[in-house]
Amino acid sequence: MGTPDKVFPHATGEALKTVNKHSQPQDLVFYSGWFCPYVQRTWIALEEKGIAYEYKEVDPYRKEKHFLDINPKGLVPAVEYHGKPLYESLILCEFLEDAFPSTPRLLPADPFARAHSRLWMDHISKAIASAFIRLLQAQDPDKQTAALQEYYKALRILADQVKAPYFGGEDWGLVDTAVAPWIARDFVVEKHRGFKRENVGRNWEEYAKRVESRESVLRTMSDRERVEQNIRRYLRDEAQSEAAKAVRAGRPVP
Ligand SMILES: N[C@@H](CCC(=O)N[C@@H](CS)C(=O)NCC(=O)O)C(=O)O
Repeated sequence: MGTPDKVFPHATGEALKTVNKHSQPQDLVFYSGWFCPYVQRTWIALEEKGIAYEYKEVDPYRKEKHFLDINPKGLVPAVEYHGKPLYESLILCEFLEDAFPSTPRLLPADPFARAHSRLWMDHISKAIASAFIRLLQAQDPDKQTAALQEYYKALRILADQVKAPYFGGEDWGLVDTAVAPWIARDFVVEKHRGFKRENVGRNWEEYAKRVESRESVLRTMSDRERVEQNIRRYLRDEAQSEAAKAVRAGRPVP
């Protein structure tokens, strides 16, 4: 094992343009790591809802005190709203939904449909995101084959629930927001692990294309080469992130 790549210090491409539009002080401060799929969820929700926010880049691996004061777990994303801190990507997405009710809604109004959305967001975090990390971590061919099958299985379970064009039908919602960052990064497992969207199913292939070309997803994505460079730490079995350690140990991702 060599020296792990350092995290590139800032967003690039379309994401950098978005960062530059959000440099002014606002009531809502968004603590981000440009490379992080969990961050991208909250970022997509901010963009979809057109909320005014100030973007601040943080390197969560440095665990600096000022950031630990905001999120004691030391993970991005985090938010300060009128000086009060909150963290956890999906909790932040739901907070934005509650705190900005006059902006486009990302959860359905019906209580059953809201709970149904939460069920599938949970599946994305617990099954899809961890299977993605395991697939990247798998070094020997047998383990890669098994991890790829596990990733397909987790995606197919969600794919079966998708009503086109988006998860809940006509409107973009929080389930789409929750899974979009993994769809936007699947080019890395396609290149390095033989993943193919068509093997999940035809409907997934079409859904994934719609999701990755959504404006809010494009506006929050850095250049692919930078994204891949960051993920390369997992491909070389060197990732020291809390999520990587948890998946390696068979614990749920933090
Ligand atoms: N469950 C958290 C996960 C966030 C997370 O794992 N963020 C990573 C970057 S992608 C991080 O801050 N890692 C720092 C570390 O592992 O020390 C969420 O949904 O917000």
